[in-house]
This record gives sequence, structure tokens and C-alpha cells, in this order.
Amino acid sequence: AEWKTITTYSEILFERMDHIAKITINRPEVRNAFTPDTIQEMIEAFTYCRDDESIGVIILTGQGDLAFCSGGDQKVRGNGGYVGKDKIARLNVLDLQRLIRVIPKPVIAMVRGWSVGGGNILQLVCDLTIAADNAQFMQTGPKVGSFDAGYGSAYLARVIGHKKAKEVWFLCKPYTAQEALEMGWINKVVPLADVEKETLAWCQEILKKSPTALRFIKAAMNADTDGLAGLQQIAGDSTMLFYESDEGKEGRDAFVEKREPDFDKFPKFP
Ligand code: 1HA
Repeated sequence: AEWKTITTYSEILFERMDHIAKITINRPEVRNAFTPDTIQEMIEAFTYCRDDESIGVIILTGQGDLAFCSGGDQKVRGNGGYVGKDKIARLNVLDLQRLIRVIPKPVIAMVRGWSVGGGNILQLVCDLTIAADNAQFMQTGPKVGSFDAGYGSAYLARVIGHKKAKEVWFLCKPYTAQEALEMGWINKVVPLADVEKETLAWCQEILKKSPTALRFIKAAMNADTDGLAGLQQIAGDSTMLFYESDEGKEGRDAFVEKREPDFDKFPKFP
């Protein structure tokens, strides 16, 4: 099998191989820095993956060996945000972070080279991260006049602990893949040449598992970390399952048939 293009975009590649989708930030000349247009294309690609029932797992990566993503493109940073084709200053990477978190399918970051700034937060919000041994992880916000005080700080602290999260932000130093692994920031380090093979092997393991079970595991962790929005997600998943049950259907059918619902026949489990 080989990668086949799903949609042609200008700043990303969007491909699939059977049940696996791959989204690649394709601006290697700037270490895969993103503009609002890059982000909009990623939002569209992730939305496609969300809607397509045959896609079970999504890989997010960057083109080339030098970088996963170097964060927001500082050369298109305006006042109040980054400026794309429509001339509107945006921080739309925050919308993408939310989408990666709520999409009910595993998202795996495949990191080669630099993972920096807002790019490193994209890696953070992915469910799993497989890194090449040349990967380096760094926040730079306090050096370049930026910060991510949302997932980039509070959620980072949940993942690597408060002391380490403060160190990462206060010193803005790079961490090797091995150091990131020891912090629990990422899941696995492999030689650069093996990173896609290893990531695909993880995808294949995931694809053998019950998609509904994986969906609830992801939602359960969001329920713990994302407040009412996280609770809404797992509650919505419960509604989805309830709609598929005879008990749920009885309520709908009774309404449509203009009769009283008969819920007597449904068991009251302990
Ligand atoms: O914090 C946020 C946000 C917070 C809240 C809400 C939304 C947010 C959205 C975004 C962000 C941020 O991402 S802020 C952090 C922005 N990123 C950075 O500060 C990283 C800047 N880059 C670097 O530190 C380094 O380039 C590097 C460690 C990634 C790679 O170093 P290396 O391998 O030595 O390459 P270098 O020569 O520096 O870069 C290669 C080319 O890529 C250069 O182009 P040239 O000037 O030679 O034409 C360089 O300028 C360009 N480049 C690299 N990163 C960026 C970039 N151009 C624009 N923006 C970049 N981020």
C-alpha cells in the first residue's frame, strides 16, 4: 500500500493509506512554521478525517527531517495574531488544538527534528507522539513575545508536571527526544529512518481495537482535563450510544406515532 492524496492543498499534504490518514505541514523552508492558511487547511483536513467513517487514526507530521513544526510564522505575525490571505489577524491554531482534542479518533504526532513554540503544543495535544532520535522540543514564547497559557501551560503541567512545565517555559531551552521521553512528554523514540515504520505499526495496533472503546477512553481523559466542555463530549458520546438502543428508539417512535412511550419493558440494571 502507498499514500494517496485525499485533497491537494497549498501548505499541507493530506493523504491516506487504507484506514490511516496523514496530515503533513509542508513549509520545510521555514521549518514548517504555520500561517493562518496552513491552520485553516489542517482544520479542513481534520474535519474530513472526523467525518469519514473509514478513517480510524490520523498522523500529524511535518515535511522533511529538520522540523515537525516551528510554530507561528513570525514573518506574518501582525497585531493581535497571524495574518493570512484574508488579511484578518488570527490565533486559529487554538481552534485546531480543540479539534485535535475532541476528534473521537486517535491522533499521533510523528516528530522529526524541531518541535517548537505553537508547533510543540500541537505535538502536545496529539494523543500520542512518536519521535525520531533527531527530534528537539522547545518553547520560545517568552523570547519572541508570545505565550500559550491554555493547553500549552496548564495541560503541559498535567502531562510533564508543574516543575518541568515551568522550567520549559521559563528557560526556553531545547530538550532532546530522550529527555522528552523521560518526562513523559512523548511516547517513543526511534532512529530517524524508522519513524514512519514505527508510527504505522502503532496505527495498525490501534486499528485492531474497538473504535468505540478508544473514543470513550479519549473522551474520559478530556472529561477530567477540559471541564464542562470535556464532560459535554463524553455525555454526547453516551447520547450517541443511547440513540442506538431500543430504549432510546422507543422514546422517538412514541413521539412520532403520537402515543405514550412504553419504557416498562426495559431493564433497570443495578
Ligand atoms: O505562542 C504561540 C501562540 C500562543 C497563543 C495562541 C496562538 C499562538 C500561535 C503561535 C505561537 C508561537 O508559535 S510563538 C513561537 C514561534 N516560533 C519560534 O519562536 C521559533 C522560531 N524558530 C527557531 O527558533 C529556529 O528557527 C528553529 C529552532 C525552529 C530552527 O533552527 P535552525 O534549524 O537553526 O533553522 P533557522 O536557520 O533558524 O531557520 C531556517 C529558516 O526558517 C529561517 O529562514 P531565513 O531567515 O533563513 O529565510 C528562519 O527564519 C525560518 N523560520 C524558522 N522558524 C520560523 C521561521 N520563519 C518564521 N517563523 C518561524 N517560526
